[in-house]
Amino acid sequence: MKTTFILSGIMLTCASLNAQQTTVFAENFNSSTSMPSSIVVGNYNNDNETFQFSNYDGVNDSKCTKIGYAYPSNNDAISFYFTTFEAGETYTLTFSNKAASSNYTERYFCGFWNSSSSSWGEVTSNLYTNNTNFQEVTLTYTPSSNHTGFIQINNKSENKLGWYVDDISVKRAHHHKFRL
Ligand SMILES: [Ca+2]
Ligand SMILES: [Ca+2]
Repeated sequence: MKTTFILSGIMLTCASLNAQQTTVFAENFNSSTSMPSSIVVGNYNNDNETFQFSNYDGVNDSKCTKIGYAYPSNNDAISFYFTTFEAGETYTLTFSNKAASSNYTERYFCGFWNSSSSSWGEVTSNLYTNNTNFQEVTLTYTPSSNHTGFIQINNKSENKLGWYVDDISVKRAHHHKFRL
């Protein structure tokens, strides 16, 4: 009887682990004095404007990253969480963003890049905001095969004022099968 009770306890523990989400990446910029090393900046149109570190403008006036005005357009990205994505696991990207002015609608997208196939594993369509209050964006991805890659947030605004990103996190949901 005693053995039965112990086994029941183990099985309950495994069931709760199966549903658990673990934070595998988090960057709120607040402990940095320049762009943190967790963030790789890509200035794809090679102009004078790209993502920078900001000491303010973030959530609750905290530190964040921002991209300013560029003409005719921004084509810039921040990349992070360089890793091996595992088949069957569910990855959830969350970040907050806001526009510099309600008069200028910013365009952006985000996605999970598959370096093994040089293609998006999951990517949003173009997203738009002219909200000057931070809004949360969430994107989930469950790879069908193991692959290396990273996550990217890309600003594609044309002739707009500025855009702010803060409180980036990635959670991973475990679907491992436990054997007793
Ligand atoms: Ca640029
Ligand atoms: Ca912050």
